[in-house]
Amino acid sequence: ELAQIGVTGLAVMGRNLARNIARHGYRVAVHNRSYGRTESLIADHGDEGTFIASKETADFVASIERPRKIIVMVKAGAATDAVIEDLLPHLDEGDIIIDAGNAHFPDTIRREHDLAQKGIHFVGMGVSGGEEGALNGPSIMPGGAKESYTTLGPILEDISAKVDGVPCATYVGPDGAGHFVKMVHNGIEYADMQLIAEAYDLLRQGLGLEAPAIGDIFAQWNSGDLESFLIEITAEVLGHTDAKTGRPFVDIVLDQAEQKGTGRWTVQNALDLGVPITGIAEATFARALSGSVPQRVAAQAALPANAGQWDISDRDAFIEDVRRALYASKVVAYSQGFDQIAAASAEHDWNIDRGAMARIWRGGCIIRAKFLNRITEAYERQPELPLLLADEYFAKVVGDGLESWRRIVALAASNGVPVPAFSSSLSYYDGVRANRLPANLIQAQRDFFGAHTYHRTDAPGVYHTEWSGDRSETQES
Ligand code: NBP
Repeated sequence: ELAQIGVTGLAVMGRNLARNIARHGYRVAVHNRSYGRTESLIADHGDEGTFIASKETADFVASIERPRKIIVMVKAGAATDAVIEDLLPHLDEGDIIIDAGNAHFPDTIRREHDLAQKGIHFVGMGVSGGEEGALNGPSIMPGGAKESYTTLGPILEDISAKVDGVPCATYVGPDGAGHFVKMVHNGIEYADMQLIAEAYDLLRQGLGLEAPAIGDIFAQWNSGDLESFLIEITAEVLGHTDAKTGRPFVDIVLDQAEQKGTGRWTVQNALDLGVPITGIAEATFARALSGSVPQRVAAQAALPANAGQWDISDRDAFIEDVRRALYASKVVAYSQGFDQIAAASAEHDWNIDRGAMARIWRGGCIIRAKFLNRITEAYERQPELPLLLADEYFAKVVGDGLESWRRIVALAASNGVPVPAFSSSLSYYDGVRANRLPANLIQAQRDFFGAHTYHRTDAPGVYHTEWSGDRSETQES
């Protein structure tokens, strides 16, 4: 009997995805460039379901029923193009190639357009949840031609994570939409992690608490509005003791954060679109700052703090302030990420349903969180919601936490604790809600040095002032 679906690329992610599919009762064809990985999958897990292993690409393709569905799970970039080239001569019109790697979405747009010319459907599919998710149920964000989802969708929904019985997989939109949404997911993940790290730092410096005590606070927070995978693992990590030294594990970890690039892609794209995603950008830059060793060494030697001393009389009130500041900043980061999705969706005609994205992020992925239900509800109330932050629910919870948020950012500033994500989120909040911003002055300056023109508040039209002449105003045609 032919396989119902194939997986090529059997490193940790592909292997686990193939096992997940087989465990759900599907016949899975498996293939890898070097046959060793295929053999070891069959040797270690061949009894978990029906695997059809092939050494050669031609045999692999021939072992799958038509229209063929072939998941490619290899290193993103040149490897993906190499695998597509390798598959192509063996494929027929209507076959579907699914790229489940972490491709950059412009590559996905290019591949989809090239393959569409050849009658092959190309599905760029974001998969989140790491090794664990791939095996036990990831969050799945497939893009590409909608018709490919008719045959592919049921399998993806089967193998995805479920929350309240609802699959964490849905069709996202044409060509690069799936990989785009996965990219923004990762950007939001950067912001979430940075915000948690800032909260940890405030509790550490403000209250002088040791890591395990802070872990207990996070564990408590995990039973409220903040309930999420990242808060849960933070509590666990903070409670962990280093076996070598007997000290809290986080205390012996070097404070230089690394990155693989999805945060950078998200920020680069936001700059192209002109969408302020300050939370994600600050989180990405905070990682860069932590790794700027020569600058940090120079600064530590030269720069005074001139900061106040922490003196917190009401410990519980401070903890609650930090919690509320964290939640409010988190809402801002998500609101900004969803703005970016909306802008890209409009730019590329993707027609992405933002509420559905929040729904499929509730399980399986790294940013899975209870509060994503609230986001889905907000977009159900108003599908074209212009600003998530301004939704009635979020406006209320953020408003309720506003005093706490302002206190925390002010305290951090006066005591010399860096909170780039907390403070930039608060500035964004105040900026976006401001009745009048100082952008009037920017426009006047631009007109002064570059004759860039301006609009008036009291009349329509485009104006320029003769700054180097008699300062008379002319209306441009
Ligand atoms: P890797 O990213 O380490 O890639 C290894 C696989 O790529 C192997 O199967 C390897 O074959 C194959 N490969 C390479 Br490298 N060059 C190739 C080529 N020119 N032709 C054919 N095959 C080639 O694997 P991974 O860590 O399992 O990740 C797979 C994908 O999933 C990546 O795109 C990654 O970014 C993504 N990922 C996602 C998550 C997540 O949470 N969603 C986590 C980790 C990874 P070989 O065995 O013959 O060398």
